Amino acid sequence: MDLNGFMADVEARSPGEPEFHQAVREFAEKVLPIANADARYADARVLERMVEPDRVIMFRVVWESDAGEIQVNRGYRVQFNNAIGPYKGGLRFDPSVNLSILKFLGFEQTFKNSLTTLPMGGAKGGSDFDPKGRSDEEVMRFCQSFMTGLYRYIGKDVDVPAGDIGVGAREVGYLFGQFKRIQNEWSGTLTGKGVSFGGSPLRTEATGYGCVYFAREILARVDGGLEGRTCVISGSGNVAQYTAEKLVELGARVVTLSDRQGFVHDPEGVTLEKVRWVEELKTSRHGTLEEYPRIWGGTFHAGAAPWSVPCDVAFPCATQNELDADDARRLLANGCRLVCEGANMPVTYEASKVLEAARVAHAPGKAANAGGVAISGLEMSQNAMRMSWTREEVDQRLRRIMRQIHEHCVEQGYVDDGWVDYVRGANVAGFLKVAEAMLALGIV
Ligand code: NDP
Ligand code: 2IT
Repeated sequence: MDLNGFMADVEARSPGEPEFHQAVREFAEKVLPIANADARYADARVLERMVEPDRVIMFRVVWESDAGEIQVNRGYRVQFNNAIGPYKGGLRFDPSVNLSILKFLGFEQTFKNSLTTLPMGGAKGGSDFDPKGRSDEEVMRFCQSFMTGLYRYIGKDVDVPAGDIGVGAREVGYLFGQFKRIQNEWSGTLTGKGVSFGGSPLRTEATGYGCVYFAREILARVDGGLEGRTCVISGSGNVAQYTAEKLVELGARVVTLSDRQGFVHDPEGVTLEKVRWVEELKTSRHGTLEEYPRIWGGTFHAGAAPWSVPCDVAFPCATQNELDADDARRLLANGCRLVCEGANMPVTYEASKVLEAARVAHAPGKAANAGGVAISGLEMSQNAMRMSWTREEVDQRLRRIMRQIHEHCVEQGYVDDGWVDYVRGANVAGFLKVAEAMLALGIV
């Protein structure tokens, strides 16, 4: 089976899904040599089965705005693969949400979850609902209606949703409240819950912290630590905030953050106090970073991304395809030595080829941002045991998991002493675990 033939089939079966095609191509390119070399995989058509979701659920979500107007949105859950554990993955509320985006996210989630070493399958869901500018009451009514459409398809041993873009602690609280009300059941069916009602310590911080731990492992292998490194971050939501916080704690210099309006350049460096302010701005006031320079100095660049700012390490932490080939060339020209993905598929296919050709370390999201879902997995364990671990215990487990993911990536992605292909490492390691489970489970 060759890549072009395989991709032609995938594209013909799922027309008009460019993000899904991109995610499958990036994966298949690295994995096909392994899948072709082992007759067990080829004969059982493991790769062809992996790119077909187990099922896709779509439903109407109707709710009433504060003004009394009836609103119609669409809800989705893509249950991609449950070979190694119950379906697991976040929910995204954003006007851009469509089937292509959720299929790419569910597909990648399957391999990310397998890399964590915890027993979780892959899924993703969400809605084209835009929480921006909506009151708390509107968000609550939307979440309740969304859950009324979703509840029959999920459960602690079936499918466990969590947050993603536009879905944070507030939304998970409303979703969990409605699930509990309808099912008359308190169970760990959602993760990312508040710590007061069964959430795990450190789940909020886990994706960002884990991403920084992963970057630290990479740098430790080649040329020292994070201390003193200049870091450029995109986004200013959950992942970006805690990536920035951990970097500052470890002595790195964070000089940018961004949102949909543009990016802020703070040459003096973001401090913990500034990160707290950004957190409050984004989670309580739902404001924009345009306010930042008035209070903290630096400059705001409307409508632009931060990749032209010179750095040692770039952390794209906003959304898919936010860093293109020109951006990658700019980063390289300015001496960037590592691109570490906090977001899912933030680097375009062409940009990832630019990084590969330059043999620059490129940590793909399915490895680098796996800390979030890993702590979701630990939240499921704690809920099942009816107990909770301390912040320190969870942090230790997070560090260990990120270190193990790094080891597996090096094992499968080692090229020579000068370069590890982390994209290959993560994809091949993820593939092998899911493929072995699928073979063992027979033709299903
Ligand atoms: P949030 O909603 O908390 O934050 C998203 C941030 O990205 C915001 O600053 C937002 O800007 C910005 N953003 C979103 N869309 C765009 C866009 N089209 N153009 C420019 N900026 C944009 O989401 P998260 O931080 O949770 O998620 C960020 C990324 O990390 C996503 O790719 C997600 O899939 C991934 N991820 C999240 C995990 C988690 O645990 N939350 C785990 C693993 C990966 P604004 O502030 O203006 O809205
Ligand atoms: O992309 C992701 O890994 C997430 N949004 C987190 C999923 C989860 O179940 O915690």
